Amino acid sequence: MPPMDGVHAPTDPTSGTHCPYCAMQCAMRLEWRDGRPEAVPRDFPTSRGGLCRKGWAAGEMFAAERLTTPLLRAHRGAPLEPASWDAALERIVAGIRAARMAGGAHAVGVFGGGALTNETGYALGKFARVVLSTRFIDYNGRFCMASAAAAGSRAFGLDRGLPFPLSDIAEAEAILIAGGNPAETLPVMLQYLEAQRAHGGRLIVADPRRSATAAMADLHLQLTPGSDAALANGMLHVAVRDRLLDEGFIAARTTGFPAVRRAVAAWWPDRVERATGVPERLLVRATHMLAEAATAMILSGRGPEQQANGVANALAHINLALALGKAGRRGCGWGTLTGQGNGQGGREHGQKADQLPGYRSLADPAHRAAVAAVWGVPPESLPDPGVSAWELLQRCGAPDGIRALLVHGCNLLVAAPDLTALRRHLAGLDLLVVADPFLSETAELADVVLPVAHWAEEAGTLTNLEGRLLLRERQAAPPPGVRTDLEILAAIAARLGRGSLVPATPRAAFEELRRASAGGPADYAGITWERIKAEQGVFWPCPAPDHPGTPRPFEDRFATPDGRARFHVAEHRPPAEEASADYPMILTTGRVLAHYNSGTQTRRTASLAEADPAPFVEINGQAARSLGIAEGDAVRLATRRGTAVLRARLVPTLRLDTVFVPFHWGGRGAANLLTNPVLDPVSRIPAFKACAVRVERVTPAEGDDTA
Ligand SMILES: Nc1nc2c(c(=O)[nH]1)N[C@H]1C(S)=C(S)[C@@H](COP(=O)(O)OP(=O)(O)OC[C@H]3O[C@@H](n4cnc5c(=O)[nH]c(N)nc54)[C@H](O)[C@@H]3O)O[C@H]1N2
Ligand SMILES: Nc1nc2c(c(=O)[nH]1)N[C@H]1C(S)=C(S)[C@@H](COP(=O)(O)OP(=O)(O)OC[C@H]3O[C@@H](n4cnc5c(=O)[nH]c(N)nc54)[C@H](O)[C@@H]3O)O[C@H]1N2
Ligand code: SF4
Ligand SMILES: [Mo]
Repeated sequence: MPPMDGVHAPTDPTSGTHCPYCAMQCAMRLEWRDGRPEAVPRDFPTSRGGLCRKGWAAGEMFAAERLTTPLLRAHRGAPLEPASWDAALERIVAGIRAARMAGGAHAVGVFGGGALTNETGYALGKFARVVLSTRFIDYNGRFCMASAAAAGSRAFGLDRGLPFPLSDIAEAEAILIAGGNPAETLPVMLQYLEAQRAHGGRLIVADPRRSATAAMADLHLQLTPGSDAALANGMLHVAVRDRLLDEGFIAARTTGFPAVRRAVAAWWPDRVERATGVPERLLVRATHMLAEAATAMILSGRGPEQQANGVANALAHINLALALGKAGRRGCGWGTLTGQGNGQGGREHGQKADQLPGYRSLADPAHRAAVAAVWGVPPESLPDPGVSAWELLQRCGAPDGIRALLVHGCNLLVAAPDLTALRRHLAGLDLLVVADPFLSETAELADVVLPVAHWAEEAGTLTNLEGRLLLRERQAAPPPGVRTDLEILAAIAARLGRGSLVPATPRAAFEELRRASAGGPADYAGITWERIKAEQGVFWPCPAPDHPGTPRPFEDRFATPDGRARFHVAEHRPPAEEASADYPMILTTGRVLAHYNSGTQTRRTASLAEADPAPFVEINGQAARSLGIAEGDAVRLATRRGTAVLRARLVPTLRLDTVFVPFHWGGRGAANLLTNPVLDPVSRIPAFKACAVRVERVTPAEGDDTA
């Protein structure tokens, strides 16, 4: 890497930041050696000095090709060309005005992301509601945490991803990880699983693949994609049959068990085996392992959640945890492994279609009044709830739909489902604006591209997977020509005559967020940047400056009105698409260690790009041979949405009927050319984790055009 040009001079040498990537938010600072930034781990209670490969490589991001000037397209079909900020902002404001003239306030849409800090996410939600007055804002968390969030809110009255610090994991005698692969996705968390194992703890993993995490487990339940509710209902059936329930806990701390007990009566083990492929013997062992442990946890990943039945899948696991009395006390609980750096904070303060800051609801008159008072606007001026991410994208370019869309923090053209349909929707817009540090696939399609400061160039707070707020301090000045998201929102608001409504600095945004969240379920009122720094993070809810924060919100009572957790009947539904003659296998998608999400950042990081340079599909070796596919062959995957061409990797770790594609690339090898945009009825999450697929070798005569 060449020396940097000096604009990235280090600032305060005592200041610290956290990794740009996942929800572990490992603590680091940047040290400049020979003019080049290097990530150096710092002590912190969550990461305890750990970094994974991506974290170590974070400094390399400075050498990646950045956007340093706004880009404008003179007209559709014309190339993107450098432009002044003035011209770019003028074009945006003219586009917003034109859209509003044509279709009213709701003709403008906003799309956010869980990589944004609390301050930026909060400001984006406020910007949509009071500057643009549009209903239509949603964010990429809808592709991510929405099912777990809905299930947690329903069952416990509060969506706090993990209702305990990570260090509690070491105290659990047994853990079931349902469709999560932390060995690759939260690698620094492994130290807690290792400590748990060192204390004699047991680990069960439910995953269609023998993932790196499943390979560590005592028991691997290799279920068919989309069958999690059947598996969890089957485990509860066995628990009832074998008298493993915690009747005292059920009576004292829950409601609604009788209906669930009746519903799981029909999930006898051989029916579970047919629905999931998991043999009765393993089902029974897993249930006894969890039930007979004095303490146990169920940790949920995106496997069960990114499904057309995602909420029911999560609720089925929650039912199991509750019925076994493994919740609401030390060393126990159901929790979801939040993914994005600010995946937790990003879902609390108003980027979500139906949400106001502090995890308040836009549909609740008292909540509207509380937030409107802080914002100094009449409650009736706040728009009604909008629609979920995919539904918002479907409205783009539709008659009476959205005409102008502003995107901050999502690479839609890689991350959203059914990319062919998405491209059509976006093409129907009059104005697409993308603010990003890099020229992502989505930015390439935009009418206006705005260069944004990246994670080390802007201060702000994030809320990690434990519900702990942490502070990133600025490590470097942004390159000349680059602005922060907040500065951009403030500049657009000013040109629309509403400049006073957007806090211009992260400090100001946080102070306002504290007040706007006060009294809400995710109450940040007592948290300051100074406290976060002094106390190495503060857990919400924290309603007052002298409140210690809440690492374990459910220890005494759950957050429901009566303090009891709620059981919900969780019906198994097979995936919306099942294998058929034309599409005989099941495709599931996910992640690899070296790349992060849409790959915008990691594909531009030399050492990470080298580790996994191109998209691929994992196929069981035996299944591949029967299809005439050898290691490294180009294969075509076809679903009802489209086709993708990728390299085959033959593995012994997959079920015969399932293939796995990581989604980190765009172009011809993009997993999301294939995925099914069918939505869960409650969370509106797309079914990224299961659809029917045909797998064929690309013959030499057809030419090899893998990405
Ligand atoms: N290296 C890396 N780390 C990341 C990310 C990244 O992109 N790269 N992204 C971050 C983000 S945003 C997120 S949300 C998290 C996601 O973290 P994880 O949930 O751990 O990641 P995934 O790979 O999406 O899915 C986990 C597992 O679900 C399995 N699975 C697929 N279908 C099913 C099913 O039907 N049932 C069950 N039980 N399992 C199934 C897959 O085989 C996979 O091993 O990771 C975060 N950390
Ligand atoms: N098939 C399939 N698809 C999936 C998934 C899957 O498992 N399978 N997982 C889904 C999940 S869980 C997620 S979270 C999404 C993630 O996918 P995306 O939403 O695309 O998330 P990222 O790639 O993390 O970041 C998006 C963009 O934000 C930019 N960015 C980073 N920081 C900032 C910032 O501070 N400001 C601005 N303006 N931009 C910034 C990055 O450069 C990048 O271009 O993908 C979803 N899509
Ligand atoms: S575990 Fe996550 S936060 Fe920690 S270094 Fe790796 S990617 Fe970064
Ligand atoms: Mo995610």
